[in-house]
Amino acid sequence: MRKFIPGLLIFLQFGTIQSQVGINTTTPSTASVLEVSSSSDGVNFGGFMPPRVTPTERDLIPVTTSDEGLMVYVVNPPNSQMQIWDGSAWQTLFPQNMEFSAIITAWEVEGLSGSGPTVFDASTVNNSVIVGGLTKSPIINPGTANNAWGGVNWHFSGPNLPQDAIDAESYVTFTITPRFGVKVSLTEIETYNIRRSGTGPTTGIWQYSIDGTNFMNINSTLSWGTITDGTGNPQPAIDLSGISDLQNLTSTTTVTFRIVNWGATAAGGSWYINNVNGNDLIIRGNLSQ
Ligand SMILES: [Ca+2]
Repeated sequence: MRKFIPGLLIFLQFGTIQSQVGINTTTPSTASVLEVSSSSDGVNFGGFMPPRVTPTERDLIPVTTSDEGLMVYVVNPPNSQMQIWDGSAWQTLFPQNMEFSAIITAWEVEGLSGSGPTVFDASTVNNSVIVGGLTKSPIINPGTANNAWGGVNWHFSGPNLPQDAIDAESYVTFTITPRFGVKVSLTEIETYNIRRSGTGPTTGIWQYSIDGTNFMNINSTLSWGTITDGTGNPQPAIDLSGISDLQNLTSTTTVTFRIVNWGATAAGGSWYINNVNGNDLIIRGNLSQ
């Protein structure tokens, strides 16, 4: 039995064993129960529109374990996603395995003694990346602070700052390399806290490199603050999402971050990434395949 409704261009075919429904086609595939054709006349074309919901509306769908396979398009710009219910959670189909604002890597300085090791491995590393630990340049000597990472012997001053401080290797570094098959877009360095002594470096700048040689400034120079006890100086978050070099990174690129410091007034002046509640240096980003 066949029904053809010209106005809706819906074609129904019911067989004794199986049935097919065609939309815009009178010959739906026998392998399908529903075939949606883009065009009925080869002139006018359209697409298939899945149910579109906001995240709030999606959560109002009364899904149970037996609803495995249910699909919706979640409208949530710029993070809209095609999602499927797997019986216990909504999983993203597109962008494929996208994860937004994930913690890419993080360091926890609580528990460090004597200003921490020269190379301080990250406390948290996302499975999508390889991270080279926070590293003090050779000129930086250990400090005495506990629950903090950094040291003493920072560059004093110069007529061509920060280049003089860079030439003197008055910096700390770390690296992030995406694993094969993953795209990483770095989005933010979360708020952090800098502790310095009265003769420690007053000023610094964040930089990045995607070739390990040529570094670009991230924002302008930062004043580390005047608080010299363990309370430290809160620093604002740094937005990385507008830096095109740091978006859609693949395994062929290692990003090197560098904090360059200067303005110390004594060799014993200290500078540390300071302990706060929770992780003390956090890099966030978006992940996809
Ligand atoms: Ca902490």
